[in-house]
Amino acid sequence: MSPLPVVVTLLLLSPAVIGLDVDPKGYVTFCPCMGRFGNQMEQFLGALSFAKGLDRTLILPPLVEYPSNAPSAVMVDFDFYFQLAPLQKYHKVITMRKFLKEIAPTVWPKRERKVFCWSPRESFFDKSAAPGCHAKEGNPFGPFWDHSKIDFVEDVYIGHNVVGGYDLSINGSISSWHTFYPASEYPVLAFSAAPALFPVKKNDRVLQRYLKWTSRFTQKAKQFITDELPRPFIGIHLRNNIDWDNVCQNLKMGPQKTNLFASAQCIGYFGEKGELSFDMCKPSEELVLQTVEDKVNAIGAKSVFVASDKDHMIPELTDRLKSLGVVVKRLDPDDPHVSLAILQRANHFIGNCVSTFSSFAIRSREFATDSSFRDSSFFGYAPPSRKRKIEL
Ligand code: GFB
Repeated sequence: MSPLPVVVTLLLLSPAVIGLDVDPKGYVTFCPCMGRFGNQMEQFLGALSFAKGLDRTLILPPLVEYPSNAPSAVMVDFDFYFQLAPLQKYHKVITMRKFLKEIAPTVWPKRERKVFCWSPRESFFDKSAAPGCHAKEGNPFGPFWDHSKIDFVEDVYIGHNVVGGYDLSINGSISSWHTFYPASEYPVLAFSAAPALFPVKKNDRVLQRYLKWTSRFTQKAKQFITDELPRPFIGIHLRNNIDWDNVCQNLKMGPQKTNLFASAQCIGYFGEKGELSFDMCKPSEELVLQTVEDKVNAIGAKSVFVASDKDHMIPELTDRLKSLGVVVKRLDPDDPHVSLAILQRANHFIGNCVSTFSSFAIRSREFATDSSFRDSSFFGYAPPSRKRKIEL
């Protein structure tokens, strides 16, 4: 076959010809490689804001799961969890799967796939390898890109080029990204880690309102509430698996102003709303029981829903609340995402200041369309205004 028909065929198959909208402003994608669901969602909101700031389409990465029975990370399509339409109200998004099938063959061919990282680093496994991004080294990095059959031909180090890094609110940041990485030359900015700060920036928390569960989660949550949780009900999150002991360990020495994971949601980003205490990170059994009992009395709750990664304290809570005629329920078998969808619909939610799993629930309530689900509090923490009232 002469080369001409090949060119003609390629042209005919190009996205513009087959009616797909290619974004001339370019694309952004990344590996949500840090932490589990809560951590990934904190950074997702920052990445969404970053893509919006650069006016590039965000390629929605699969989320990274760590099932206990799997030898390495497992990828789950973003749109398995969340609806696309609400996100599209905020900004241009496309799933990784759709992008690779329909846009990448012409816009991001295999020979042009570059990966972006902050600066070169040594390989963890091959000391003779030259410093680089090593974007596919280790778990979940390798499995994440392999899942989408993506390999990179070149590393790009952004560290010294762009003003303000991923924080586009810094003066001159957006223009420096456009100057150094124009879409004409770099149609896809594929980052080895999220182009976002951790935890989520204060101004990006509001983007939570565009994250709406797909019906597979919403329906299960609604059904469980109808069947098992007479209203008003309180939802609580008990983060008490053994990995959490290490997180809270340092707080045994005394309260601190320094933030830990999601604690800015309680003490503020600069400790302006208090100090972080051990009780806020790992509330004692008595603190949990007393806090829940007080809230049950305050709102006249008829039931309590418990989400936990380990000990749901069902016997203890049931015993404590039995004289009030309150039922205490959990999901069995457990499901973290359905749990979050239930917590989102509780009449009141009591969360853990430090946990990003809790912070997901807190944000989804704070920015809920239905204002009756906005009331939340935390174990071991009273906001300054309430504390003052109690002291007076
Ligand atoms: O979501 P996540 O980043 O929150 O990670 P933290 C905790 C994971 O534990 C969740 C499970 O994604 C769930 O898989 N989990 C936590 C739960 N709470 C519940 C629950 O109520 N029900 C169910 N079914 N599962 C941080 C990590 O966790 O913990 C950090 O993200 C680090 O990377 C640290 O590992 C120790 O912020 O709570």
